[in-house]
Amino acid sequence: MSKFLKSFHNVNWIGIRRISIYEGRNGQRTASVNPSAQNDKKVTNDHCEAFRHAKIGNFFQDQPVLHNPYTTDTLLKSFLKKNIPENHFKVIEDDLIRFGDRICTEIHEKGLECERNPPTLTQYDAWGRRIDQLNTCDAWKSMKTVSAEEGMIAIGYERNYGEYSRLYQMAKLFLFGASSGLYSCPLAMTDGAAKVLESSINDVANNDGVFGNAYRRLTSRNPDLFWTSGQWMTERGGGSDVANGTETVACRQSDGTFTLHGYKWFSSATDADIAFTLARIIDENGDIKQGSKGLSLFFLETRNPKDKKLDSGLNGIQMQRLKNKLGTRQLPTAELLLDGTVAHQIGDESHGVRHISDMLTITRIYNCLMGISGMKRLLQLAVDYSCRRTAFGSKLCDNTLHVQTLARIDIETRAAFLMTFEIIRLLGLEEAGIATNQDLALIRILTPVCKLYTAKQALDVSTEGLECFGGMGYLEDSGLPRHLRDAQVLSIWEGTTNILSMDVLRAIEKSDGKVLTDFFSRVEKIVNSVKNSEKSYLSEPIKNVESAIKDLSAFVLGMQKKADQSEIVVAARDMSYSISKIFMAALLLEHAIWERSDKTDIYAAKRWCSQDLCPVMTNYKSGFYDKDSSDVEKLLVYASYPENI
Ligand code: UCC
Repeated sequence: MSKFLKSFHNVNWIGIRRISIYEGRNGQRTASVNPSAQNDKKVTNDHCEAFRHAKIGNFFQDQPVLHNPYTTDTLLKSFLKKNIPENHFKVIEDDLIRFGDRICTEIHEKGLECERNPPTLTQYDAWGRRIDQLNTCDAWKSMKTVSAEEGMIAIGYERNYGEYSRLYQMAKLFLFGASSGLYSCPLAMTDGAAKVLESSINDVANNDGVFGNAYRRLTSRNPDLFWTSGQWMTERGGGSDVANGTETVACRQSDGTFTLHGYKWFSSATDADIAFTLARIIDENGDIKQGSKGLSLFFLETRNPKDKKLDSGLNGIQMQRLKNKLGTRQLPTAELLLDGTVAHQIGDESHGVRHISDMLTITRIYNCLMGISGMKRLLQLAVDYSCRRTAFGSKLCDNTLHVQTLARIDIETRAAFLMTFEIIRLLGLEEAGIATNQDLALIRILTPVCKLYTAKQALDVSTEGLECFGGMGYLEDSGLPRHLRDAQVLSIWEGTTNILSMDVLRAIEKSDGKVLTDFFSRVEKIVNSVKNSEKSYLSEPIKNVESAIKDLSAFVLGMQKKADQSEIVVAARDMSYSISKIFMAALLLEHAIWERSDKTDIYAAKRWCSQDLCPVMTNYKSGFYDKDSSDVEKLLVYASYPENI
């Protein structure tokens, strides 16, 4: 038996003091503490006094404590310091420290309260009137006030910090997200709505119509004025296939407005003040156009106090029921019947999908942000817990295998953080009007890539993170399981993994490959700068990234030459994974050579780069995308449905 295995054999595996009671010949009872230990002590009845609490036990595990999420986040601090000039950084950091304290002392508990008190719907009053009253808890309502006061949306649109405004805003949202009781969801749509208004309406901030009013409210810091927005895209016919699944129609009115008639199947944060939705305009012949090109974008206010048709005061909207969901239970998600909802068309007719894409870009970035916010929060709690929890005679923080697990979670979180914040940095450049064409191309391709990949990471990290608490991670009243439940939606809403993989292909095709060329050239530039820094300890990781870049470009070139494009569709998901893994590798390396980096940054980069960074080539070489493989996969999946093979 090896030395290790021998010592393993001697461990008191239960990890608690075992007490055996022995009965002597004269009836005297003695207790033996840790009978397996060498120096067994025999104790008498008197000694048992020390164990008189044995029935319920007198040990209570310390619970993990949330410390200021900004001051305890070395990566966030260093990233902001690296990317924001000193004069802005100082002001921004002061606000983030203050806000971090507010999260610990006030907001976090309210977030948990939102989970404990999910929304309910009262459809009728006692007398049978349809009232559709959505009941949300005080904590949920207070998140709206907090959001306005803290400028959660405002910071991004005031642009007081120029191209750094988005970094500031999103850093704040990153801290807020995991404690917001899912208020991050309405904020995502609110931000997306402000973006649509800003890009579709000329000088919207000074517009004196409905659009200007809405824009000023969405971006207000005044809780009494602040509005949130919904994004009602999903109908029964399809959450992904919006082009064919949308049945809602829009009837033109003589005053230029429209009334909407249709059924919205998943409407998140239904307590919103306004919403954006898609519908097909009925033309003068009473016809509608099918497909994507028949869809126009509409803006509506959810309440219409002037309309006396409904006792609810809603704008031609009936809430049919609230959805019964796996997670995001804090969030009111409803099925809505729109019947005569007054709405305003926005953007060009029949280009609704293109116009709502502005909103999708923002909500997808929020999705990434909320993924990393959840990952980071669970990690922070797990790290704190490891410094409190004792097992096998020592703290978890002294258990190398446990620390390795936490380090792996940390590296995933870092990689996801750097990719998400790189997109946010580029978004800031775009909005300040100083983005290059390459920056714009990168936003286009990296947004779906980052969304699809970070969603999966968030799920993996949540699973692993809960395990770090042992059984406590499985108990609802610990407040921990919600992390996993809420992470599950990240890969579903705002486009599933496969839909986003197809969006990546769409972006490549629509730009004639430019988005990919720009991606390669940005990554190569980063890798070259890392090379030029002449850090010999990074030579191996650099080699791995270079080889992955070579593989990915060889794969793309190979695919371009094929007449049959079916293989690229089957490879789309792995290609997106490869793009994210390579980009994260480059960003981790870039961060590792920064003048203030330390050995943890270097280790994280090395560790990340040691994996297969280009799974699409690995699988391609194995023939997993060719027709034979696809045929076998169909056989494998549908063995019991022969009629579908
Ligand atoms: O609403 C939902 C829940 C809300 C909760 C919000 C939470 C926020 C997260 C917060 C975190 C806590 S979930 C609903 C989400 N639904 C989706 O994500 C839809 C998924 N499906 C797609 O993404 C599809 O790919 C579609 C709908 C975009 C595809 O539609 P089409 O009609 O087939 O697309 P086309 O015909 O290819 O594109 C139509 C136009 C084209 O431009 P033009 O008209 O100039 O030719 C495209 O280039 O739209 C343009 N386009 C885009 N542009 C399409 N996608 C994009 C894009 N991603 N970016 C820019």
